[in-house]
Amino acid sequence: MVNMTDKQDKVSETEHKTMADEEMAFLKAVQDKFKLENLLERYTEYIDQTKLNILIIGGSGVGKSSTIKALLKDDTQESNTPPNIGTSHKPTTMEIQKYKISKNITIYDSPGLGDGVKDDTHKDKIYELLQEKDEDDNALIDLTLILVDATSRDYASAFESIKLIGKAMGLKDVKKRILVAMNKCDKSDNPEARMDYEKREPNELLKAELDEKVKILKERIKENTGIDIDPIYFSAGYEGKNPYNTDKLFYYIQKNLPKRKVVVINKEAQKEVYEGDYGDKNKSGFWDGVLEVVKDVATAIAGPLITKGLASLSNWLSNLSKKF
Ligand SMILES: Nc1nc2c(ncn2[C@@H]2O[C@H](COP(=O)(O)OP(=O)(O)OP(=O)(O)O)[C@@H](O)[C@H]2O)c(=O)[nH]1
Ligand SMILES: [Mg+2]
Repeated sequence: MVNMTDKQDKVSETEHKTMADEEMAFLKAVQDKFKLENLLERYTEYIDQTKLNILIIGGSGVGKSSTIKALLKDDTQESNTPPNIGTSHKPTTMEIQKYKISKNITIYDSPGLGDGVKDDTHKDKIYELLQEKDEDDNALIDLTLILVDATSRDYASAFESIKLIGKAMGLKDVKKRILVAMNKCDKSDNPEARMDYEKREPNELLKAELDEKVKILKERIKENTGIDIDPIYFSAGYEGKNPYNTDKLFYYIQKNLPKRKVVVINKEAQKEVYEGDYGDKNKSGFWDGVLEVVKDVATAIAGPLITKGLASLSNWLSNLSKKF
């Protein structure tokens, strides 16, 4: 008997393959058209070298593992993956876990900041990680995703994280590198406020409640940290219930990333991120990224004049993105 999860996995695999196939077909066509020997090979090399590191911070049980799974497929066979959902007990040590999702993508999974005694060392560890540089002397951590629980009103831990990230990365960078998201948006104290899983959206009551919650959260972040952030709400899904708004979450994650990293993250994305209101944006984000990388690689092979010719490819790509 095929259960729902098996079916869903099959669909996502085919779709994923198709997008990757189109990408390869596109690259081959560009290679032939512009007589760029080795374009495909160099493109692949360039992408393989591109690293993406995301730090997820949130209290125990807020849904960090579920969120990783809802967004990204796991390519590796390593024993530390996939992250277990709902199985870990409260951590006695405040360790940052490291998950390799693919050869390019690493997720750092960290407990939230509290005010315990152990918290100072934990804070120091996060601070150090945020200050680490990659080979190009850019911050190693491309993005920090702070998760809060939609049913909680205690945001103190999120404020602490935001302040720490601001301190480590500089205020100028902070807006581009922090995302605050409320998980478990399906839950409410009001029994009438619920997800409509058939329509795949919250009902009117729940939507109004959530809009109000993120508005308050935004105001309180501003009051407590001085930083302007637009939090979003979503559900990573649970016990057979589909995720909701992970397309929007994915959009916000890739929005400020360099294009080559956008390509990398799309290669591991779950199919749900191409559905919903933000689905098309995510698809065209991917093809924009592909074009940008092609331009870079082609310029390296053939010199700057080539970019003029390549500019004509945008239409081709926007048609491609409509195909899916
Ligand atoms: N209702 C609901 N439950 C969720 C959602 N996302 C996750 N859960 C459930 O919340 C529980 C904890 O989820 P995890 O993903 O393990 O949370 P975590 O943050 O990784 O927890 P730790 O690793 O212990 O810190 C699990 O039982 C999940 O199924 C959601 O969107 N809605
Ligand atoms: Mg976990």
